[in-house]
Amino acid sequence: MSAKTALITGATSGIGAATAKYFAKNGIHLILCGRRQERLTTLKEKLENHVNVHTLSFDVRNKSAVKEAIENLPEDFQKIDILINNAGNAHGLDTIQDGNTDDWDAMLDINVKGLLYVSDSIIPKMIAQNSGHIINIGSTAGKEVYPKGNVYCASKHAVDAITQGMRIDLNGYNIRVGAVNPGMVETEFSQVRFKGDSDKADKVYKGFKPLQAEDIADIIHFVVTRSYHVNIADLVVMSVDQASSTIVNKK
Ligand code: NDP
Ligand code: 8X3
Repeated sequence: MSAKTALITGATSGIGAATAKYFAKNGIHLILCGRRQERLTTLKEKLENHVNVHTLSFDVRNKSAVKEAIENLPEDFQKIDILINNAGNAHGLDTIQDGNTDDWDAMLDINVKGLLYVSDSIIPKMIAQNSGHIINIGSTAGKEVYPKGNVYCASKHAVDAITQGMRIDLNGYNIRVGAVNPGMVETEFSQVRFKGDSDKADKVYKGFKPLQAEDIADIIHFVVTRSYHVNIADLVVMSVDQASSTIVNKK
């Protein structure tokens, strides 16, 4: 069987970067996406001993940039077997009455519309090749709503709905569609949520053993390596210390 190629959004950090490393070790060629080109270049240099790596720097909110980048991929990277829709973040943690409308825009534009723009460029390729695998990174925040999570939770509930919608609409095209929904994972996520306030960000993961990006990468690799007729439609994963968004066994 010939080697597969995966396009990973949000590959400059956290879950996306860990998945890129995991895929490279296991012979999956890579198209790495993110805004921070320097980080993409460093990762490419690290991984291209194992597999072919191409980088694409765009903001997923920029519809025409997304389209142009994916339409103009070099020949060797035009067949995309796996799409990991991972780019996203929370911006702020506020009650709805104290919410910042710029944060709301960011979460809905990146986590929801950005995921749609990237998918819109890749789904026609998968339909034409009669194969493909789309994994959307949702969240436990897409399964329940927690205090001050309002719009972030809404964005991840949207990802849940879009995943279901994709699976329904793409049924019959031999394309697998599923979601991986992590609980708390120690990445740059909270740094972004709290706008660089490291004290606040570090506190989120203190007193218990949170998931690591590598744990999610391992699961994503498991999902993509099942027999082709097996589609893992929806997977929720939490630390043993976490029972729900608000119940975390902190010492
Ligand atoms: P990180 O902050 O470590 O990584 C986020 C990634 O998204 C970065 O690579 C960043 O790249 C990219 N990104 C953010 N905004 C944009 C944008 N506008 N355009 C393009 N890329 C963008 O967080 P995680 O690894 O934790 O998050 C990855 C996914 O996992 C997100 O969808 C998040 O919601 C989800 N998730 C995270 C959990 C956690 O607890 N950490 C739990 C459940 C789900 P760059 O800045 O270079 O553009
Ligand atoms: C990220 C997990 O609980 O911080 O999606 O919202 S949480």
